[in-house]
Amino acid sequence: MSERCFLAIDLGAESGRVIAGLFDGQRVRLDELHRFRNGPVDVAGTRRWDVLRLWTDIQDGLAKAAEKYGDSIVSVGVDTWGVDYVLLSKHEELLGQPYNYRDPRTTGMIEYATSKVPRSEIFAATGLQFIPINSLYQLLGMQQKDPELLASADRLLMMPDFFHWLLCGSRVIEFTNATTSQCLNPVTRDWAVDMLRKLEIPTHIFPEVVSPGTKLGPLREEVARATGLPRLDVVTPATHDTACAVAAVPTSHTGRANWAYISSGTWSLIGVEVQEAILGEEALAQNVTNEGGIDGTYRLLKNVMGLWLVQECRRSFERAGRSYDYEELTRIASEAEPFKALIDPNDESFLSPADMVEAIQNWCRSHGEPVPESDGALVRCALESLALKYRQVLEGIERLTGEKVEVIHVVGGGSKNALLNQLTADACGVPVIAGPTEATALGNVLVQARAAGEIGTLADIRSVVQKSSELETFEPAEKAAWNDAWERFTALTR
Ligand code: LFR
Repeated sequence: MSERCFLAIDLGAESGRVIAGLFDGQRVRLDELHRFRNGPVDVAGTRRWDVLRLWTDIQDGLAKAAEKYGDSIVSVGVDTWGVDYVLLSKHEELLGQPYNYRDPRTTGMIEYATSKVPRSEIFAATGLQFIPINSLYQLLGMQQKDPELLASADRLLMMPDFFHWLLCGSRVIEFTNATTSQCLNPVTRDWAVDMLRKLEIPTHIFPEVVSPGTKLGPLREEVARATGLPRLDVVTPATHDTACAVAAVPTSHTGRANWAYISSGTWSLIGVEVQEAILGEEALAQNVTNEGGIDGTYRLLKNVMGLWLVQECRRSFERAGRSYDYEELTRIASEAEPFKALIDPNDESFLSPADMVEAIQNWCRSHGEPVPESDGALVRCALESLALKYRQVLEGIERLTGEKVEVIHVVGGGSKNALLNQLTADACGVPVIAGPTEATALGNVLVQARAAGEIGTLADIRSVVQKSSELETFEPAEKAAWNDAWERFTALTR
């Protein structure tokens, strides 16, 4: 069979890409056509995304795709990070400059929400972990800060759905990303209307929810003209990047919870895949999340602060005149003394600190830990603490599923970090299989290929990924030192 081309637009917190996925029926290969920068834009004390510049970059990427692959392109689809949304007025005017989830207006909103609707009721209605970034708390922040803006909204679109609207005019929300909002019931697939009403959030703004793989319509005529593409179909992948990444984990154990994944990038999303959402008291107590996946699966997981800690340390070093690339940062960390200082990576003070180095040092000071001073010691502290946090989350999840995790698949850009992979294997005491780094783009492309009738089940998608990727295994070692560190870590994070 000759290769068919599916275009993935994959937007992450640090960069965006337009990627061609070329599928021959057995294997898929990726061709990155255009990469562009992304990042928060600070505007008068608020934190936003520059969505119009992203849109310009996307169109530049599509023009390159038209030139290189033209008529062989079958469809195009967008995935992005979760939780962020865009509001449109009745006349399809973009309302305001969309916010970045690290904007401070969510401060105190979990407490506000749970003072009106009990925590257990919110969890039963949405299955989601309580973290301040969720769309629910962003909407409540907006309701308090700018009620007129919220009142003039006719439609809420999650970030990928907004780009689908720009591409083809659709005004629906795709299921997987909708489940990150904490406004949707992932089991009934309906908006949590009762809860939203109690919180006085307008419910008419939430649109129809569609499944991954839905054909949304042809490219807008003007977009086709501007990019040189034919009026090809816009097809929703799993629009949440983490859903794509987990769909592309190269496991042959689909249907079981004896393997875990870490989708590793700015965030580390760590958990297992389950066939039913887990909504009981213990899940609520552990503050885990049930995000919707493809084919009725759920990702039972927790957000761990992830390589954001390192990215932000890097920015601090740069401000102080010391520039490193990520490989150099990993090298200096591997040369630093092990277990000098430990932190709880999920402490809220690390969510959007003015300066990450200071935030880490302050945390250590206030928790009686030695204060890491050198750049290498700081990065090592972040990486070891992440590995220990992974163990903590997995032990909790094993209690919920009753299944022992026998292997961890690390996918995404962070899987290139060999030091973190080894630390993870050591801390968790199980092998780590690293790769593919491009899991999100692969998942996006293969869900589109499936919508075109070229692949069958989720297990088939994973077998294509297995055949198409080079993987590396890290075996656990160094038990004794890690057991001491684990005791110290559990005492610190109790
Ligand atoms: C990863 C991710 C996570 C989500 C976080 C914020 O890129 O999508 O799954 O919790 O970003 O949206």
